[in-house]
Amino acid sequence: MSLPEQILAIQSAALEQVTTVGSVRDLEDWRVRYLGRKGELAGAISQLGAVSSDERRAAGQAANGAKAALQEAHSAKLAELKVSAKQDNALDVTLPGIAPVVGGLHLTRHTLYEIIRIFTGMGFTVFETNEVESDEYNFGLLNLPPDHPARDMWDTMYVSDDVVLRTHTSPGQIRAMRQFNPEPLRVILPGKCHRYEAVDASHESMFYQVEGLAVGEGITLASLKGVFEAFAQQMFGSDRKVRFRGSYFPFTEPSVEIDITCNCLGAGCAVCKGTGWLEVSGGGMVHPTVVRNGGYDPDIVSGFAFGMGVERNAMLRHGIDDIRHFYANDLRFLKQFA
Ligand code: FA5
Repeated sequence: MSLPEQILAIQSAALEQVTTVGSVRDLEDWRVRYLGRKGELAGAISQLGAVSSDERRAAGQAANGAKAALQEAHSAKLAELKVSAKQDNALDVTLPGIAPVVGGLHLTRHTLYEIIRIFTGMGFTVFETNEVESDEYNFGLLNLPPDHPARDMWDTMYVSDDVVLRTHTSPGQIRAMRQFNPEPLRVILPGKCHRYEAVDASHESMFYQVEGLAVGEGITLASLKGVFEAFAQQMFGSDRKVRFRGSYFPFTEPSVEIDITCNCLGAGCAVCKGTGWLEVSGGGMVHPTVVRNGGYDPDIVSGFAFGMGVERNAMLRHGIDDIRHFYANDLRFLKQFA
């Protein structure tokens, strides 16, 4: 094939190929391939010196023609691509907008804030303590020395021989008392707890508690009842009543389970299993040994304490029947409360 024929072949291949180009990026590749300094047309032109003068003249004319044709094709294609890109991005103000995804509070956090709001309204302050605790604070100082049989009430995850993931927020009682003594105190201790427990509809291995603690002169079980009644009425409804049932915790004496009247107001329903009452918390009068471990004199001051589950409160409030929904990260569940 003579050089002019080669140039015409390059030209027609290029013009055929440019019709298939669909993006500015591909067009640039096309330009480099045919019109670039090391492109096919430049390669053909570099052979001009090696051919006879007649062929060189014809080849020169062909090269000029090819270059002009390719440049024109390039400009036309570029303009065409710009027009279609503009159409793709065209703003249609009549289309409905896309709502941004807005995050929300997790149900546990929401419930926790509500509990905190109610207790701070009654003069309690928030006191946060360690999630990873020493065995001594989680048990020993709470009147549960090593080998005490009641340690079995808490299935414990040990980090080492004497360090645990706290099984309840009660160790915060000692930390708060040691910080505040000899002043009277009224605190709530919210926090994450861990138990090595079989997970079921009402038990998670990680859950939140809120501990309450008041220490001072003249504090009685009736103070706990009054505080709890005020809490229940704000949290669940103004017609709620509170009752205590005798119970056992090594760090309180006497110890109670605290029930409030159910949503059915005593008529009996599936949530309260027909009893009319819902259990919301453990509690009692702080054991004199624990008061002493906190740095107070139990002959002068007394205290009440309680500890309740945050998820359980949320379940009672919203009629949720399974605690496993809380941390399954199913947005269809969580979004109902966000
Ligand atoms: C305690 O943990 C005591 N520290 C409470 C206490 C504090 C008593 C101060 C006296 C004075 P208990 O193990 O019952 O008690 O747990 C208290 C609450 O935490 C329960 O009523 C429940 O609401 C919640 N809870 C306990 N275990 C779980 C669990 N596995 N999953 C979800 N919530 C739980």
